[in-house]
Amino acid sequence: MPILTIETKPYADQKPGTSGLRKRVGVFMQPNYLENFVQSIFDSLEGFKGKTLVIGGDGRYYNDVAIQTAIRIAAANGFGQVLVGQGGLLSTPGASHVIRHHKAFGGIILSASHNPGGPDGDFGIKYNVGNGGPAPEKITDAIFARTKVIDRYVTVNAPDIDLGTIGTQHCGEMRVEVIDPVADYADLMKTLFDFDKIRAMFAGGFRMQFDAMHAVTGPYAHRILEGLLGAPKGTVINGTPSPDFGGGHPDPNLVYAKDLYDLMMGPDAPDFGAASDGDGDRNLIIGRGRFVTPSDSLAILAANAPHAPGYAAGITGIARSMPTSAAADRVAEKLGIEMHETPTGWKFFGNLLDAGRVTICGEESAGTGSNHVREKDGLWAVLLWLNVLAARQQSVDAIVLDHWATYGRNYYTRHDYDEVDSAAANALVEALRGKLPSMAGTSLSGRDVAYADDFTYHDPVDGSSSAKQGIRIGFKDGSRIVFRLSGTGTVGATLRVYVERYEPPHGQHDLETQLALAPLIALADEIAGIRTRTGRDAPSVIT
Ligand code: VG1
Ligand code: CO
Repeated sequence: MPILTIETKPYADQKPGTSGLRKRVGVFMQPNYLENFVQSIFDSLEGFKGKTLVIGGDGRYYNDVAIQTAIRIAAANGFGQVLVGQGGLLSTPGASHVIRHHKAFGGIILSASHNPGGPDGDFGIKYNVGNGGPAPEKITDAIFARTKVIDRYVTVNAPDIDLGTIGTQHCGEMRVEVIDPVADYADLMKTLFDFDKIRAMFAGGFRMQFDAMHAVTGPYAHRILEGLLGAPKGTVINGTPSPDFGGGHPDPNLVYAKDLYDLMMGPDAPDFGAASDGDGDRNLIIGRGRFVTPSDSLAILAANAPHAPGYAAGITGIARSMPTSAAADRVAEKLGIEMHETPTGWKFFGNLLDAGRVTICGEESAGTGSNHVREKDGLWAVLLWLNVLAARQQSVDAIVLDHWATYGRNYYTRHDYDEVDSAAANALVEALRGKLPSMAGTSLSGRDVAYADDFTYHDPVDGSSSAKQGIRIGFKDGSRIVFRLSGTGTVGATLRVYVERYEPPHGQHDLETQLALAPLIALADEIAGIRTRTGRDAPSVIT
């Protein structure tokens, strides 16, 4: 089949953010917008002729069109085979596992994760490398450089692949294998967790609600929770992926998963509530009457991982993103294992995981995962919690309280100011940067400043550095304020303010979080001038 070379013109705005390129659907639908980016990915890679590429997405609007386009461009560029999830679906952790399991060259994931979908929503695309993880900055920088000068892409004139039918088809010379999106992933989960013990817990009357938020984890949760683990039908709600996520916002936090939260705080709450995001890499964990902050969940899972067979030998180290609370650090300290602080975004964990230096990683944004794949993994976190609950035979609440009594509590919150004017947000950050040198060694609202800097990460494995990863002001009493701008938003700028305070094991652990942090929240506004600079009285989202 002849390869068609199509002339094109560069777009100036194809810089990948925290997790790939994310834009409004309308931006992606511009002529050659997607084609340019896919070709720029391939132009930045070497040695893939005849090799396997994995393609899948979270089922959002435009997923189907984008997949067909990517398959044709992959065929024209000389890939030997594409593995694509049935219906075009693969969760992000599922795709990571398929890449690793089938020793693929890499993969393309079509998702804008927790951002809303539909014709007026967001779309996204990112490239993952052969270890199954998001491409490191070296590659995303090369892709961006290429998008700025691209003048042609190649494709083939072949009919659409039937994504509904599992089995082998062809696109030009290239083989296309439509695979069951869940099977490989479910097999992997069986090797990590004590399915018999969890099944026995469900058989004994344990009740759970899993909200798949009309997103990609629906088929995974149905098969694994209600199928393999025998949870009663109805345990999984909103379990059919829809292109606009049922009109909702597939972000599993206390704002967008409020129904689940209300259920879990109500009189007839089940034992365990959980939710996942658009592409299945985030998790929300709520016990009866007890919400578990993602930073605490990371620490608790790290401390309890050996209850699961896959981690019975113990963990080698923990990594967390910089804005994530220091709760996990205390677990690492007690275990005498390595602890790493990385910039926001899962791509920074890949080297540490590959080098065997850490087993468990996490982010405050409801992302937790381990060395089983190279992405954060929502359902994995849920299954590890279930395994811990089945092994300890205690409630979520009891486990959380016990954790705080042992390690102390890191009160933690994140305040997001969405769709702020970009110029105002940048000016706020610049002004803060200017103030940093004069802050160290001073006292702010009675708290002694231990350090004030703009975080630079030095990767201990490959020696690379990443600067300007967030402004942190740490105090001698263990409390901390962090400011950074989001790298996943599609409109204006999102300012994130992260606040935490440490309360030792015998301290007071039952304060309401916002109340416990009120003085630091006020101080953050004072330092950064959030209200005056953004014109906002209150955050858009508090998590
Ligand atoms: C956000 C989170 C970050 C996460 C990223 C991708 O990035 O803060 O922790 O890794 O989303 O998650 P930002 O730059 O907007 O703060 V997902 O679930 O979109 O793949
Ligand atoms: Co996600």
